[in-house]
Amino acid sequence: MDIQYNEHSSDARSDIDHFSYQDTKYECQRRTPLNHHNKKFTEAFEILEKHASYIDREHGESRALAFRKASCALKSYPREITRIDEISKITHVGEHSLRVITDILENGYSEEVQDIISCEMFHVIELFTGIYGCGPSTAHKWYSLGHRTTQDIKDNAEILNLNVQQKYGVEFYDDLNAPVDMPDALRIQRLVVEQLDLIQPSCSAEIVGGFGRGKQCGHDIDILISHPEEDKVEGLLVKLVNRLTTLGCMLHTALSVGKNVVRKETFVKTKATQTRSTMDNLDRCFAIMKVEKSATDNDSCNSWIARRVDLIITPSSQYAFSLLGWIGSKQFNRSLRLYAWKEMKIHLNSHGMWDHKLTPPKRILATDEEEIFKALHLDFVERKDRNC
Ligand code: DCT
Ligand code: MG
Repeated sequence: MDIQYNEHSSDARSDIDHFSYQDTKYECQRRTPLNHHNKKFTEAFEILEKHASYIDREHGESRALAFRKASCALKSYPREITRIDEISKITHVGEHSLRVITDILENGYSEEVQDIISCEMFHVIELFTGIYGCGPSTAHKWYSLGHRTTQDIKDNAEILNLNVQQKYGVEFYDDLNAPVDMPDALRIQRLVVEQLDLIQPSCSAEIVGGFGRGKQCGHDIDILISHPEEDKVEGLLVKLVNRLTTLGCMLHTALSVGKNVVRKETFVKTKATQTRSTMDNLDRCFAIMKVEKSATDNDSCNSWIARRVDLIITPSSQYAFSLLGWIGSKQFNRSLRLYAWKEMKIHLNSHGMWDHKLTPPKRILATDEEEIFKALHLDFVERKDRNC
């Protein structure tokens, strides 16, 4: 099977020519635009990264990270790489990644990537991990039981003991795997704002995640909700979700509320590098919502489409930090938090930041993203340049 790499995108924004590559230790110290010059390499790395995390259960995480870091470096590179000696300037491209780039430069494709693409197991694990609520280990389990299609999973739902998320994931597989576009995101935002106005006037509801970084489509819609008065967000999420449920907009909701207790100067020290799932205690609802289709979209009998929506609530004092965290990207956050801890002894997460050079650690306040970068002695990176 031949790999079809996207041709070098001609719509790459001209602004990416206006900066030169900085071989920084952390991704948060350089610009990573959405449109860049090295898609033929980064697309190959994305497949290798997925393969490492899906298939190599033992060293997968570190191998996946190595490919992601190489990919991020190439996304930041201001020109198309045409000669292998250019790579010598880039520290994050390791030996394995270098071999892949060499293959692509010499042959136009990477044999290793082609092998992955023609591997049945890779495709099935990718298919299954596309089911909402199914991670790589469940996907492997289903694969080892002989299942190959989403229909197999649907037909064996009882025997496989699917959880609620997985049941919805299978039922709405096509809808939830169709890219969400900006008009959809705006429609959901409008609905949320309308309902918030009825419950608690003056709330803000900002689209974050990939759309916030300038992506025109994504796998879900992330909306960060707040209110200028700190205590007005208490209990807000439950009221909002109840209203949306009464209106018939919610197909499935998974709520996590009441864990956000960051009110004091100090904060219990946790590892600065941990993932969002263990450190973000913002009230949130991971939902599957019914979104009205646009008038032109008449390719199926349903008037609505199922969409993944994350609703997150943050008090105004934590807003800048929650915004930074939920804008992402995941790798940008990872690098920023690692930088803050390793270089500044500052613990940063979606709730705030704490200076651990002092005993007890002192909370550093910020009212916008610029102030956070400033406190970390970093040049401000615009949202559109956080696409690592
Ligand atoms: N995030 C994070 N760590 C994770 C997952 C997410 O820091 N493990 C942050 C960064 C982005 C934001 O939360 C929203 O997450 P997703 O919706 O998963 O990512 P996205 O960038 O919005 O991608 P997509 O456009 O596909 O939704
Ligand atoms: Mg998203």
